Amino acid sequence: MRLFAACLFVAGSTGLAQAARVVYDWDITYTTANPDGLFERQVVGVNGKWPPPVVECNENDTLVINVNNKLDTMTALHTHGMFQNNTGYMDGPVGVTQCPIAPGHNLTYEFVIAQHGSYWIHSHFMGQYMDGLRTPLVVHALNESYKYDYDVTFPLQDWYHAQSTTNIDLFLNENNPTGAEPVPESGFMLNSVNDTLTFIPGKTYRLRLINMSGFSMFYFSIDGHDLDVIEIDGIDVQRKTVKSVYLTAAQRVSVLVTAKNTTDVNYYMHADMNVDMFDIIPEDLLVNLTAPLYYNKDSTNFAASEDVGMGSDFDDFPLVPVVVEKAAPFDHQVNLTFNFDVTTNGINRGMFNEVPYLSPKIPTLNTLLTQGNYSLEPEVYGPQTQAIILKHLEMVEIVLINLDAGAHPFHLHGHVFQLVGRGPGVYDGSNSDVEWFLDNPSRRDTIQVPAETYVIIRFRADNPGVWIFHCHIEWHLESGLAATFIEAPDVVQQRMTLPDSFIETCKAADMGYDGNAAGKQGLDLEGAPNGVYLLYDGFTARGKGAMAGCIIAALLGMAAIIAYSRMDPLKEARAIAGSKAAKL
Ligand SMILES: *[C@@H]1O[C@H](CO)[C@@H](O)[C@H](O)[C@H]1NC(C)=O
Ligand SMILES: *[C@@H]1O[C@H](CO)[C@@H](O)[C@H](O)[C@H]1NC(C)=O
Ligand SMILES: *[C@@H]1O[C@H](CO)[C@@H](O)[C@H](O)[C@H]1NC(C)=O
Ligand SMILES: *[C@@H]1O[C@H](CO)[C@@H](O)[C@H](O)[C@H]1NC(C)=O
Ligand SMILES: *[C@@H]1O[C@H](CO)[C@@H](O)[C@H](O)[C@H]1NC(C)=O
Ligand SMILES: *[C@@H]1O[C@H](CO)[C@@H](O)[C@H](O)[C@H]1NC(C)=O
Ligand SMILES: *[C@@H]1O[C@H](CO)[C@@H](O)[C@H](O)[C@H]1NC(C)=O
Ligand SMILES: *[C@@H]1O[C@H](CO)[C@@H](O)[C@H](O)[C@H]1NC(C)=O
Ligand SMILES: *[C@@H]1O[C@H](CO)[C@@H](O)[C@H](O)[C@H]1NC(C)=O
Ligand SMILES: *[C@@H]1O[C@H](CO)[C@@H](O)[C@H](O)[C@H]1NC(C)=O
Ligand SMILES: [Cu+2]
Repeated sequence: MRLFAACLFVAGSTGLAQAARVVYDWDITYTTANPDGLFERQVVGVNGKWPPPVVECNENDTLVINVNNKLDTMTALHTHGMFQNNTGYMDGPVGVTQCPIAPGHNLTYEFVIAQHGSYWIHSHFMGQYMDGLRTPLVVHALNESYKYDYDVTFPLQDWYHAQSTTNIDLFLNENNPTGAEPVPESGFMLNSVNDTLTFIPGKTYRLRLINMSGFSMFYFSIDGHDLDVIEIDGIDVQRKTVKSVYLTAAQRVSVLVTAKNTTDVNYYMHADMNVDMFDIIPEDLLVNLTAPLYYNKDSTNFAASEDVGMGSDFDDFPLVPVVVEKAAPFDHQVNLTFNFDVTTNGINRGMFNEVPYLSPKIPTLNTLLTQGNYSLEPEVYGPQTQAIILKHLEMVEIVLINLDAGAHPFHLHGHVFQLVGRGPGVYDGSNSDVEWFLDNPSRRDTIQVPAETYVIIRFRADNPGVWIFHCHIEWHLESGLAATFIEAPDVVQQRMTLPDSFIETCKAADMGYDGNAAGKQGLDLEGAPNGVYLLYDGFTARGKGAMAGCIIAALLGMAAIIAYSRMDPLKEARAIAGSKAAKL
């Protein structure tokens, strides 16, 4: 009930307010919490408390978060789903747009939010959000598309008992060649296993479902009630009545729920974890979560379960955005095929086009801003940052091909994209069974790609900046399933000046802020993170028709084996960051 009070807002109270500066002062601190009632653990909270406060503002407000890092390790905050027009340095991912904030140091995030809908804020540093540093962000529209009586922020999250760094070390490990992910110990709706909702008869509720999971995907439903979908990832859509919805990690869905007129029966809300991805399902893991929806707290009379769990037929592709945007032909096509495999240093990694992402020595945005015309050359960003240069205002199509036997949720920073196509198997340009959505396609910022299928998405390169594109299963981001879009670098250089505070942040973290991926100038990339490639021994080469690529990669791979033997640059970088943190 604690949360009910904190997160239930009477709709319409915001009205046509003047654009405001909404300021939060956040000390990032350790505290303890036991939200699943199974285990009290150290968590990363805000101002000594967990969960961190829900952040709220109106469209066109300026959001200011003064972060003071009181941890003994680094941190950084990403506000998920924000366009950050002309403030790309405020985006938050470490190694992409900024250096991590060192212990004992401050950084202020400040940006205008000319969007509305349901978002969230989370740490973008090495799995830290799974230690608790994650919270909803609600941006109220000045003119909401739908009317409702109450606005309820409704996070769903999985929960681990071990610290993320411990889990990452177990996951990215030679003793885990199949890449089995750490399985959460539990999960819950709202902010603890005991949270509930109470409906007032006849009222209409907007539930802002926000999946803040690191790994688990959920199916959500309420016995006896329809869900009217009205928003996905900040995009208002035409009302669509469904029985259940699913949300992958990082997705948001707003539903309107009309309360019954009678109070004689209570109901259960269901959030069932998708267990397909779990290599093992621990016996004591409760995968089907329930929480009561009360009409009458004194009654023990509950309606029978109608839960269909993974049998849900929810589909986000046919949803119709309220603001119409037809699909336009693409100018630039990017093929990203992904899978997981053991690499030259013995560790199973995720990768696009057979190359795992490795964080550069200098944040990619700093490279763009300091390397003059070299910013137009993908090489300057490093051999394993998967840099893709986009021209200003071109229409970009990404063909995302999933060779893996699990579903993966992909998130593009700085944009929403159109969901224009999908199909089974591998896309080769001549598939006859592509299902196209070209007339006002659904738009969102995080898309699930089911096992062994492809999806085709498009966006306009109208937001100059550096935007990471990655799997939002936190384990897979850490293992390398990411690419970097370098959008209109020439325009970025004209428009953007890095605030001094970001240079100070690099200095405080004892890291460079000027140079290429190796921290040098121009195309001298010696020392840039490199050398983690696929092993081609006839068993692991899964890519089709890539023989030439195989041979080149094999040569590189052998060189890498010699050069790196059992060393993993990503682990090494983490060790360095860790020891720096320890010294400070
Ligand atoms: C949930 O409620 C039970 C029963 O009142 C209580 O024992 C338990 O500590 C609570 N758990 C949490 C996480 O609040
Ligand atoms: C929000 O700001 C944008 C850009 O300044 C402006 O075009 C728009 O009219 C504003 N919206 C409202 C509702 O004031
Ligand atoms: C961080 O900000 C807090 C609050 O404004 C201030 O007390 C503290 O001195 C600052 N720390 C640093 C390292 O600047
Ligand atoms: C609000 O939006 C509705 C439809 O979306 C429109 O009819 C109405 O004029 C808008 N009101 C204002 C004040 O902009
Ligand atoms: C949240 O996302 C994860 C990962 O995609 C998924 O396994 C889980 O079922 C989702 N949760 C909900 C409530 O949709
Ligand atoms: C509740 O009663 C009103 C007024 O009689 C009616 O219009 C509405 O459909 C009823 N709602 C439900 C969920 O039965
Ligand atoms: C979860 O619920 C679904 C749907 O009712 C059911 O098919 C599944 O067996 C349940 N899983 C467990 C582990 O109880
Ligand atoms: C970058 O290229 C432009 C256009 O070719 C040229 O005008 C400019 O002088 C170059 N700048 C640098 C720093 O080389
Ligand atoms: C992407 O893949 C398709 C189908 O295999 C191919 O036709 C196209 O040329 C590729 N595009 C690029 C830019 O490589
Ligand atoms: C901000 O960027 C988004 C994403 O590309 C774009 O849709 C929007 O038009 C941009 N807004 C402005 C004011 O440039
Ligand atoms: Cu993934």
